[in-house]
Amino acid sequence: MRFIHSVLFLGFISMHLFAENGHQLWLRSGSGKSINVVCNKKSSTLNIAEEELKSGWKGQAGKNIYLIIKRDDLIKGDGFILSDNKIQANTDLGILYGVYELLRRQNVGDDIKFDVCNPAYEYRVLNHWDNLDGTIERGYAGNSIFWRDGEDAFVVKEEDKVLWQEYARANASIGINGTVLNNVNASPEMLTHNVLNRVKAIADILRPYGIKTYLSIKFSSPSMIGGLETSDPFDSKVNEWWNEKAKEIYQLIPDFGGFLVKANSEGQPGPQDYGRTHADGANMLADAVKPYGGVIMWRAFVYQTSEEDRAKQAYNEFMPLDGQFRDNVIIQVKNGPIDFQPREPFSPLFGAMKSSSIMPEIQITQEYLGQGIHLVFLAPMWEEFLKSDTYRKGKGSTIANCTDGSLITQKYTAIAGVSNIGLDANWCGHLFAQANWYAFGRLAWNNSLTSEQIANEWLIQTFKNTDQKSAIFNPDWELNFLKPIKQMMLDSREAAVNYMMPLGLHHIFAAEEHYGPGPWWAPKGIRKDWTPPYYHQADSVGIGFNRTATGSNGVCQYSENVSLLFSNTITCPEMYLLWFHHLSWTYKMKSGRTLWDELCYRYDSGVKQVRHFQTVWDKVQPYVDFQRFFHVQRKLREQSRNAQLWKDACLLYFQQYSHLPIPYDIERPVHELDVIIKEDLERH
Ligand code: GCV
Repeated sequence: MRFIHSVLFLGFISMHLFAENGHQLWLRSGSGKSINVVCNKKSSTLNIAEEELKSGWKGQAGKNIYLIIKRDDLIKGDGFILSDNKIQANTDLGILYGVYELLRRQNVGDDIKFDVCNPAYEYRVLNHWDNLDGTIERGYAGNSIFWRDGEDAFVVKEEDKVLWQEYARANASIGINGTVLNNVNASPEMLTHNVLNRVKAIADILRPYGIKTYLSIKFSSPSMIGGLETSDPFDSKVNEWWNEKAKEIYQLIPDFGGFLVKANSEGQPGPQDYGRTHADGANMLADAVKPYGGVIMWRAFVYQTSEEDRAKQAYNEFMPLDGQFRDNVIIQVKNGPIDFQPREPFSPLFGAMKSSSIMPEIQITQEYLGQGIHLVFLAPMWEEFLKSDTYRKGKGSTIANCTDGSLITQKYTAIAGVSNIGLDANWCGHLFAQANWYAFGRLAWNNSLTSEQIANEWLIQTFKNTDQKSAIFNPDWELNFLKPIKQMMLDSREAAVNYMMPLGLHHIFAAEEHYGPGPWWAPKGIRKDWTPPYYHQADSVGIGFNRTATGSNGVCQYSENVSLLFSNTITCPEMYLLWFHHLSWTYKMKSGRTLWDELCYRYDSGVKQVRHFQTVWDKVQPYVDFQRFFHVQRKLREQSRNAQLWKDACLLYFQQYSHLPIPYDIERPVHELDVIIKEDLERH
């Protein structure tokens, strides 16, 4: 009997130890070692800080740690000073961030010594593209954690609160301090009574963790839900409506962050509908939230007013308005000039607008990078972007410097990431997509971190010591797990670029879901700049979009050095070659190969890389709990099949124009182009 009991007990323990659905993210419980926390103030945020420290402490047992709120000129905003036995900050939130940093260092094994840690950006904001009915635009991890359809849509349940609190904690642990709760393609209903009450309930939970709530608004709300005849920003009744709406919101949520606006973009209404400018629209809203300290994040993702090269349109519309925006307007600019492609050069707006606050918008959800299926660690892409040199003030004018206030003074500094979070147990659909959420927060706090550091931190916190099969029992964990998996993460973005759209190719996706390959996709009646042939321009001569002076002249929007660099095929980085140039199939690449051959090798190497990732992952099975292991293994298998399809589809399609053989040392396509296209057209 006793024996049976022990077996059952052991069975239970191992089930428990190995049941890993990834819900805990990178936040795993501590060692249970005691610690004395001494704090000179009380608040809900400080309580959290104290609790976190007590439960996560991995240092010397019985140690005294002092949490001290005391002004110091070295500390900026919610920054802090860390030392061996003390965290000092100007604000309660600074203390909480200091605690998370201390625990992170303990987990990762980094030194805990005197260090002044200040945030790179003041506003570090997640943008949820969540709809009121619970669906998420470009979401791949289930429905919204904030909104649902049905009779209980506005009931705040206990489980909602638990989830929102977990969400807040995860964000605070990586320094995120703002969240936009709904899609930029906003419903006007967002500003109605029931919805605002739910926003208040969410805000109340997020507040102690230092996270402010924001809403995306529909510009035409005054006429759609306010009973007004117009939403013209020059109409006094419209102004009054927004002022009253702001008042109502701030009465419910005194620390409400402000509004995010997508206007006159992809069919959304905006001030141009009334003959007004983006500045007119943004300023009206800015005036409404100004008395309460709110900001307006006004998106520059626009391309609907002219026939110009889409990549040029945001710059053309916004540059003339520089200097016309109120000081509480921040212009939110996507990292690249088109739309979150696997690789884009930086948007020429960065560093160019001198009298406006500009914030980068990057996409954490993998709309164009394999969605919930592909393992693609995005930090290398963001690092590449942040380190891009705009040359606006000479060499070294990186995007990071131009946007964080260190080179160009801005009233506000901010960065936004389009969230990849949903109701899935592991939050992000793909376990490794959690690393992208993590990376966004870490880079928003410190925009000079390397992808390698971020991957290292995430892997250790997510996988080390999480079950009996891992580090404690495997002294070789670092060699056998950390090293190869980190390398896989670091290579994963380049692999995706290779099998999807190498050498500067862009937007050659199937239809509007942006998942598979579709360089042929061009249904009649659809906007040209939504179709792949507009972007790849393949013909019998060659391939690529000519954005030099002999083409759309997109290069002229960059500063002189950059423009010269991109204009010349010799100096243009090969990764952007076909973004800026239309080149013949036999153009000689730096490798000595023809462009066609190089394209073939790139596609092939992308496939090989993913096949290699499968081996790398299979080898670490002894170090990972079964649930997470099989989850990733299955996803990698699908990614491999997809990569093969991308390669075959693109090479066979482009071969119709190049009329050249696929180099014979490359594995032959295994799909038929006509079948791929037929199936694709049937699906769409
Ligand atoms: C929210 C792309 C996406 C859209 C998205 C849009 C935007 O076009 O495909 O789903 O809309 O960008 O950023 O506004």
